[in-house]
Amino acid sequence: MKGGRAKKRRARPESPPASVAARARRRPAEPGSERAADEASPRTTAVKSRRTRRIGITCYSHFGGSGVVATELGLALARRGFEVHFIASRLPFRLRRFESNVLFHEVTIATYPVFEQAPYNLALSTKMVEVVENYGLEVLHVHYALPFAASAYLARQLLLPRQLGVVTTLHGTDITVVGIEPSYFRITQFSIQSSDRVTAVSRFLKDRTEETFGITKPIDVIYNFVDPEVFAPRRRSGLRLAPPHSRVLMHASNFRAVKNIPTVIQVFAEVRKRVPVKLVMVGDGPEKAGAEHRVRELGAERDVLFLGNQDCMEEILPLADVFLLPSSSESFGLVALEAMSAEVPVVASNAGGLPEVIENGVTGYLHDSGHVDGFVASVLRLLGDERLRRGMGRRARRVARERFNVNDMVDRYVNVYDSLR
Ligand code: GMT
Repeated sequence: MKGGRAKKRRARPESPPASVAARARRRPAEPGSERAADEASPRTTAVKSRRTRRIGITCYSHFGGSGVVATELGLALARRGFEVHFIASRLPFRLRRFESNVLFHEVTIATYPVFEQAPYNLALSTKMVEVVENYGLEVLHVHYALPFAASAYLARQLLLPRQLGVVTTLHGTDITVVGIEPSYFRITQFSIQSSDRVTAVSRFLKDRTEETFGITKPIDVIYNFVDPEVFAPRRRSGLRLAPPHSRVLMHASNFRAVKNIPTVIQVFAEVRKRVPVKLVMVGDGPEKAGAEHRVRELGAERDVLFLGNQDCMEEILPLADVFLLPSSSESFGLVALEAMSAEVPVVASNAGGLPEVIENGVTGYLHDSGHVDGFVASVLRLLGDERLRRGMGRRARRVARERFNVNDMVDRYVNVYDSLR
């Protein structure tokens, strides 16, 4: 590390010349420096991964897939010996296990009457700089482009000539919904293009980012992942959401417009006419009140359970017979993968990245997001044929375990970090 403040700090050993993006390599290493020694020695992944590595992760802490991915990635890295620093507005909700090498740094925002809105992204940049300097971080990995990639860019500029790698993972609506707003388009484009490495959670999202923002930097697709030991088929027979004769249709989301909540209710209403079924709705968001209202209009209150936000999805998802996700846009659909891992077949829309996760007719069924009859037919088919449902569930779990395994995806993220050295 070259920053003056970093040199003065002696309390903890500094890591080897860090986080070095291509731009850093252009500067020759000082003879006798750690970096020169590092560059002279043969580089193998094994050697690199044995070193203590220090990484900062920024994500949204409230309920949502990007925060889940960021947190599970951080925990997995910590188990591999990384020192992981979460830098966020509050403790990420999935950070519920203690690992001694996981630290949390809360971004505090000073308010002042002059501010119309307190500038969180600036407070975040400042906190990033502070943590990088105090702990010798090599890489900042931000999840969700807006505003985190811009905050990381600013932090990196503030830290110059110290070198810091910035990795941005694109998750979905940062590209498809909010990043394309005229108020944010240019800063989103600039901060993606300025990141050292960019990853996207599906091929769909990579293509959409390139098309929409004209990004020329290579974007690696690293799929979201699941731990099949955690999301496993039903274990506790005592836990039920419906009486034995009734089936459970489940939906979980942040209840935003893209989740197509009215279709969930409509599909349930049609299915209910033919088989005894309970609808279990997990999560909260702007569309929830409307959904509750519609359920009351249908007189179906006794058959619908709105659980609100829940922390332990691994206990709830296995209780479903079918999981329903008719989103109008979905870059990946992490919750669908978690359901699959729990051996629950998914009926979903063929939007966005969902066809990369769910194979139509093999691990679930896919329909156009507005095709209510299609969703109804597929749900009825699964609920009416236990052999089909169980077979599909087993295949779904196998795909989750084999194609979306946490260990493989964490390997791929580690390769991204290694490429910055
Ligand atoms: O935009 C959202 O819906 C929130 C966002 C999040 O932070 O949870 O979800 C996106 O990221 C998830 C994790 O990568 C994906 O599984 C979701 O598909 C994606 N949501 C959308 O594309 C709508």
